[in-house]
Amino acid sequence: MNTEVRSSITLQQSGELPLLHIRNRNASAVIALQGAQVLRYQRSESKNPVIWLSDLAAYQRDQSVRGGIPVCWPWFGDLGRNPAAIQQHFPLDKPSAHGLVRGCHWLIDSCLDVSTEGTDETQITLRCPTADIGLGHIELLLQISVGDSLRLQLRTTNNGSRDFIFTQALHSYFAISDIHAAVVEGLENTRYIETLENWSEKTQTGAVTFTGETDRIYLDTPERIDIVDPTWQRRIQLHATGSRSAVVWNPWIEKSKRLSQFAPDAWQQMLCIESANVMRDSIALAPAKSHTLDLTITESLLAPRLNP
Ligand code: TA6
Repeated sequence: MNTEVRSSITLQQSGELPLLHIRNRNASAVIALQGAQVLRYQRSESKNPVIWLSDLAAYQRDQSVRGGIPVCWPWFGDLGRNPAAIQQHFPLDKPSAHGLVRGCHWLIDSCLDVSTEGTDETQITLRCPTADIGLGHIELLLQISVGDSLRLQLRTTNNGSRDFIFTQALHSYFAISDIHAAVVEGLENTRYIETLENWSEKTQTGAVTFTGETDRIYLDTPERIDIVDPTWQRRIQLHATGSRSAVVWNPWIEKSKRLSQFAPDAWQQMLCIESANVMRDSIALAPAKSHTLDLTITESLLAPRLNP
């Protein structure tokens, strides 16, 4: 009888936070119930993590852990830069950045071990206590599938009687060998908002490379965006549906100094590509309708470069 343990899910406390530890034959992951935040993901056959987590990560209540994949909902970024309909719905004097659910304790709806011959996938569905943030008529679920790829499906369902308008992002931090060598492919000729130049709109020419602080909101994005890491000889593919905007962010040197839980040189080994619905891509969800932001992250190893 094959007694090999195919997959395991354990609940362990780190600091003030309960974390789900998932391990199967294809991958391992760690998920904080607070914010339904994926903190770690690594394929069994890979020597490098796909998802970046700060060496200074703090596991405290009501504070997002630096790194992983924070869930930004029901707004992305600064509330004041969101559509008026969202701002009117949340008359908060000091609204937090990136919405209201990063500090919530999400509940486990289901855990499923979906193993077929040779491949394992562990599916966890987490439910946001939206009544705690005054949105009890809106259901918010995140299904996380851990296997040879990492898949996140963020589903919003409007059980109310009026349109629900929101913006959102899966704020993914990726581990890279060196930001100076990293290249983002797939955004060529895409319009973007340059937040560092008075939010002016521009067009991307060629692949995205990095020579300084970068904080851009790309619009009308394609479903596939890739990070190419030549030093670690790998490609990280993001395939997103239900998302037509993406944020590309690296804080570089000066902004890093203003970030919590962030070592001074950490900017060199991380890069955010955030699958989103923001700005003119905000969502107006009619009663009884659902919207899913569906992101699959897949690592593939580049063919070794032949010696010139
Ligand atoms: O998505 C990019 C961004 O809006 C940056 O401007 C930076 O603020 C980052 O998010 C991190 O935000 P946080 O609230 O997690 O520190």
